Amino acid sequence: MKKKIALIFGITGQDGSYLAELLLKKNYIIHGVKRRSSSANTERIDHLFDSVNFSNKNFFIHYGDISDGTSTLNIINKVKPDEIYNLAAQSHVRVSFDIPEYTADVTAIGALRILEALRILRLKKTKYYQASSSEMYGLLEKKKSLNELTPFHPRSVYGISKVFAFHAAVHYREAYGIFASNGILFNHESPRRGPTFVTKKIVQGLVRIKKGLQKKLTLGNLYAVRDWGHAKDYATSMWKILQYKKPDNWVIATNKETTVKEFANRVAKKLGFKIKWKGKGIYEKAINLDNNKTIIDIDKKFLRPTEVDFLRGDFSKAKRLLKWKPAYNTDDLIEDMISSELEDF
Ligand code: NAP
Ligand code: F7E
Repeated sequence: MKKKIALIFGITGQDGSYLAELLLKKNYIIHGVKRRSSSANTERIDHLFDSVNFSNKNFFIHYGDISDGTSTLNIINKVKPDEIYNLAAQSHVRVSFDIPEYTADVTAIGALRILEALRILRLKKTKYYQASSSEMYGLLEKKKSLNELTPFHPRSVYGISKVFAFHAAVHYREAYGIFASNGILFNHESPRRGPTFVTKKIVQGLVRIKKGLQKKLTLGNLYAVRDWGHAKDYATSMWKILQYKKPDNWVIATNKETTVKEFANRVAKKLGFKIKWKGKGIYEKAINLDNNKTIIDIDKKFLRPTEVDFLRGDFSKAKRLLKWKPAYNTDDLIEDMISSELEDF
């Protein structure tokens, strides 16, 4: 049987690396798009070239950038993939307050460039996956599990850009018959998470404190609530979304909520720290009871002009129709992140 061809934009990122692993196991030929960088940016996928289990004859990397429409179209034309996964984005919410125009160009218009290439090239059989995000929900009227019908009220240019890309996928589906699906993924983490996202920052920081390499960890809003899953589970959902009989929008989540503070408490406990919180607002801090020193404090530079206070996702549609459910719970996720961090020492 002819092998399926997948083209992954964002292959060097957390999700791109797990998705590439999964699709290689499923016997796909993978083409990935990587940006030119002055330093190495293939750390998360280097093992796929060397592994004895995977042959690199099924894995190709192209230089490209979704801010460049011509090269994006050329790569798609050359590869003529069965499936395109658009995981490329300026994906950091806080950073989108600093570089809003750039974020919109990559995260919103970048998605449009890929869809336009599909339209222009008349690649009607190519399926398109858009990495949509729970950040699109933003401000909520009341705290509840969010589903595919919940309205969007984004709170950052990142969220706004994802809403644009979401609707672009729906529009190209309706206007041109392109198989374009949205995975509305809630926060997902892993040992490969970028170091400035809060889960990785907490795990890395507390492990470094344990090893005597860092004095304290400084965070922002401790009371934001997130629904944290494992990126490995979420990569499986992306594939399932494109195998479904028709294009659609899908919430992928765990339906469990945790505050940033609870996440930090659980990591600290697993590492054997005994901590006590005191103070309020930006003066709140955690004391390490073994030495009476501050182990976690707050700096307002990590607060956002507008915050998404609460996110919890109802993935019952994906469970029912895609037969997808998460294998990892938050504790399994924390275990995996801590053990991988400790391996680095
Ligand atoms: P990530 O680790 O930040 O990866 C983003 C990827 O996009 C990287 O490969 C990055 O390349 C690439 N990229 C950035 N700008 C690009 C450009 N102009 N042209 C081509 N590639 C570009 O993000 P992730 O956590 O894997 O997330 C994957 C996607 O899902 C993103 O679109 C993100 O916004 C979205 N999402 C993530 C979550 C989550 O919780 N992780 C939840 C919902 C949605 P470099 O390696 O060179 O930087
Ligand atoms: O923040 C709070 C922060 O940056 C989570 C991206 O993958 O998920 C991610 O976006 C929460 C926020 O992720 C710090 O204010 C406290 O409330 O880890 P984060 P995010 O903003 O939720 C969505 C679904 C995506 O689509 C995005 O691509 O934690 N927080 N203190 C902090 N956040 C950070 N980064 N650093 C802190 O020190």
